[in-house]
Amino acid sequence: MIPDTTAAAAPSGADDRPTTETPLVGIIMGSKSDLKIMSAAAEVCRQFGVPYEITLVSPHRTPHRMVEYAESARKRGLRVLIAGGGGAAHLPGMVAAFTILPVIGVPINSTTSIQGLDSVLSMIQMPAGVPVATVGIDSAANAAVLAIQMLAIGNARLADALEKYRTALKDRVMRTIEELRKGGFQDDV
Ligand code: RP5
Repeated sequence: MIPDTTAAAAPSGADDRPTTETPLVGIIMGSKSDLKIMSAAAEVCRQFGVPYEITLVSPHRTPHRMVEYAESARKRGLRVLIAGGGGAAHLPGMVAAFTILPVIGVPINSTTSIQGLDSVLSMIQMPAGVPVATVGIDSAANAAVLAIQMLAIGNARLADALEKYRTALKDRVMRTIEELRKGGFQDDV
């Protein structure tokens, strides 16, 4: 039975207490020191009302737990995994080796990392047939958005929420442009 540190997300707008909803997104990381970055993925899931679980799974310190997590993930109802690691960041690739669920890798610029570059290089060049979708360094929020985009393929509510999210992003840029114009900023568009 995985994971003892798991908390499923409350639906959007509710409090943070665990819910009985089956988590769809599994957010895992190699160390507690990664949590300050990876918590952004949980926050995005919460905002979209997507049930998730979040826990520590170290490929080096708890290798058997990693195998158990990856092998049981699909059976437990998870649909996509987000795996973060820093330095010798083997977690996303190794988890991908043990599951057919899509795995999104988050390279972390941890204290042991060479500015996140070793983390990226540890996960991007996966062998053919065992992909990891790697996002930018420390980009846990984007990993969650990508996970939700995957879930939205078969979920009209999430697709609608993503459309609104994109519109909000656009509106924010347009408001900024308007503010800059008022301040004398020239643009020829
Ligand atoms: C990796 O080593 C973890 O993902 C973390 O980014 C890094 C450092 O871990 P700690 O030494 O802080 O536990 O396995």
